[in-house]
Amino acid sequence: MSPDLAQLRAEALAAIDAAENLDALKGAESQYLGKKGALTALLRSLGTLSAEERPAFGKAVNDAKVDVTTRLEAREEKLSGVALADALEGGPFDPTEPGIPPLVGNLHPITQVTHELVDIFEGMGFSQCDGPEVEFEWFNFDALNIPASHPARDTQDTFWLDDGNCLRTHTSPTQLRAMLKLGAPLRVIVPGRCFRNEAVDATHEHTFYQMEGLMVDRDISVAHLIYVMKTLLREILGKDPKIRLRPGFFPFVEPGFELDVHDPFDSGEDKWLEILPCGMVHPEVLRFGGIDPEEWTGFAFGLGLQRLAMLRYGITDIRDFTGGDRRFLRQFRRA
Ligand code: FA5
Repeated sequence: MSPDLAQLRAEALAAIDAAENLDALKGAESQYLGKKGALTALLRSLGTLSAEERPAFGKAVNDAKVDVTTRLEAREEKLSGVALADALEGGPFDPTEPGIPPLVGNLHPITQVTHELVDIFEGMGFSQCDGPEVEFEWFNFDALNIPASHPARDTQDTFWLDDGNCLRTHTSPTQLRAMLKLGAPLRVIVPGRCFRNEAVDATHEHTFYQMEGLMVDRDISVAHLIYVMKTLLREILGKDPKIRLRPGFFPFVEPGFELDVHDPFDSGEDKWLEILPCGMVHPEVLRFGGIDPEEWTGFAFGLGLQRLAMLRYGITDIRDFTGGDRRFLRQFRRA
């Protein structure tokens, strides 16, 4: 290699290495390999050489060109990576910077409340059961002591299906399914989705969640019902609840109650809040469930899960639960 060519090659490689960005690299490329570049000019000058000199010099220039091109490509790859990282990071790439945390989801507040309730009841020996959302009329109404002519059917506007079945209007039909399957004694809870053909407003949804509870054993009385309800509320509220039972009418319990709690979330107001309907299982319902009411008694309750979550978190519109607004849902993220 002639001294001129060797020097030109070294200069070109040094210029490439010194290029700090893609623009500078382009400049170096055109300086040496462009139409009017120094290496290109040397290649062009081959024609002026004698036939003996030409092959060796041509090979030397070509080798130098390959070296420069290879170095150029490597540098371009490196600088492109830096440019991409700069673009992504909005500044020079710092590999020691902590990464961008991934967007982690969280359980829906109703799911969280359900898990909590299931934990509390499992601690009291209840097991969790499930039932179908499309229910037979018999389970949803008749076996719960609500025959077709009964006015109580009107209070639960029902989505009827063409085949005569319905979307369950409450989780109570699972009381019957549990009794028929498990027999007495039993302790079950049934969290699940219910449906009513109701006008939707801030406190009513057409699709909502309840949790049914049923305990059947010997000599079960209202005292057991109160004990279990108070234990539940103590766990949820984190304090000893002041409760009262008012008469409530449901054909499948006798007596039936509305259970109210006094100022459950410490607002300082002297007011009672209706929390859950409950009562002693009607003997007729036990009979439908294949259980002898002379030998066994029981209590049942039906907790509205959205209503409970609304009270607990101060949510004023039930539609927020299904609105899909991530800002609402992300408030329930737990560390
Ligand atoms: C019942 O559904 C009875 N099955 C409860 C029951 C079970 C009583 C066992 C006695 C023994 P009710 O229709 O009141 O009762 O509904 C119970 C709870 O479900 C209500 O307190 C409320 O919290 C919730 N709920 C009822 N309708 C809706 C609705 N449209 N939107 C949201 N929550 C509702």
